[in-house]
Amino acid sequence: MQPIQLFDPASSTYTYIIFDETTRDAVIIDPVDEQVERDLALLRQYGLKLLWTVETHAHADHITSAGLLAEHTGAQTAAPQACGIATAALQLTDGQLLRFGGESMRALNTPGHTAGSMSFVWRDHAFTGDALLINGCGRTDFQSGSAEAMYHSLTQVLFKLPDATTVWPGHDYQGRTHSSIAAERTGNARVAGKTLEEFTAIMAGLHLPRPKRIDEAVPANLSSGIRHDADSMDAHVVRPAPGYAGDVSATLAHSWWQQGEAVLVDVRTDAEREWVGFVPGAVALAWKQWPGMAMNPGFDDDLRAAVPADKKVVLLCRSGVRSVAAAKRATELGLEAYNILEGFEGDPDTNAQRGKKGGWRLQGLPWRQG
Ligand SMILES: N[C@@H](CCC(=O)N[C@@H](CS)C(=O)NCC(=O)O)C(=O)O
Ligand SMILES: [Fe+2]
Repeated sequence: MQPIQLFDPASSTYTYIIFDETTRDAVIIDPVDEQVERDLALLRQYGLKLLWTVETHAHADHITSAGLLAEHTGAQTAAPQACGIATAALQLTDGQLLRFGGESMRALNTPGHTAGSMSFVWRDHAFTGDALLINGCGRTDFQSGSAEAMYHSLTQVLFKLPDATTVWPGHDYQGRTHSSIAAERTGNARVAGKTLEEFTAIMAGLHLPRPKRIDEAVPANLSSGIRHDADSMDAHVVRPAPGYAGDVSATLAHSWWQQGEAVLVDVRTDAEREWVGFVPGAVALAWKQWPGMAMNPGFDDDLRAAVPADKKVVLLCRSGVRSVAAAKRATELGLEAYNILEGFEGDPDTNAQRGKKGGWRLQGLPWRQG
């Protein structure tokens, strides 16, 4: 049985539907919001019961219909854990099986296009998202992308799948529909026969234009594409503050960081991170100043080294006090510095009273136990 392949011409995105032929339980991969009516009609036409909507990553070029499909069909949303899509009911990890009827689909970590990107293997089909494309691969120049990680995902993960596996990419910009692992392993122009150095040079030389909808798409995709109401709109606004560029919600800070616009600096102590939890990928740079103490030794130099001149810095502490002090210092050093409101842990009492969830961890953004 073949997957159903659907195409969104505006973003050249492929969406896939696979299902158990007996039970009619179905999975949809990378659905696009503009196509939700088409997809609902197709599910009805085939008599399918949608169990799961699955994302390969938090897309930068279109908005997912995962949230809408979940509302309309009762499907559950699933997304790679490391993508920080807090609204996804199932946070997928490497090797995890997603079951539908008697079928199952396996999640594989294939970072590179984004740090959280995954591919999915069902029978002898691989849905490679924006990791492996036909005669190409996803770009690695924004949203926590990494050419090194991409090279590893292509050569050590995807090219290790059986040769006959059919490759179903997340996009194709030239009308091609599918390929095979053998064809890509031996013929892919960006990676076949290339060393890591050659590959990273190719990726660094692409100079692709920024996706037109990135500013709108990434924040929306971090909440399964459900458009923000007036209240949650708040969460995406910068509140100006004296002495530094402003206060931002954890969600906005996270989306800037994902898009490669900001460096995330965690100013908590090593001990706090050990006890409470790490944010993977954040720069750890403790803010140790208190009244009467000499200027934090090493902080200025370490901060300058961590933040390129063309990027913002977003500062995280436990509750949002030290990060304000650090944001003021960063501003004195000439950086565009923002404090992350309510820090890593937020304030559960205040948040409960306001009926809101604030703080990095309370908003379900990525972190792990020390
Ligand atoms: N031009 C498109 C963006 C195209 C783009 O950047 N696509 C990404 C996938 S989200 C990519 O990895 N492209 C790889 C390539 O073009 O080689 C837009 O404005 O939305
Ligand atoms: Fe993408």
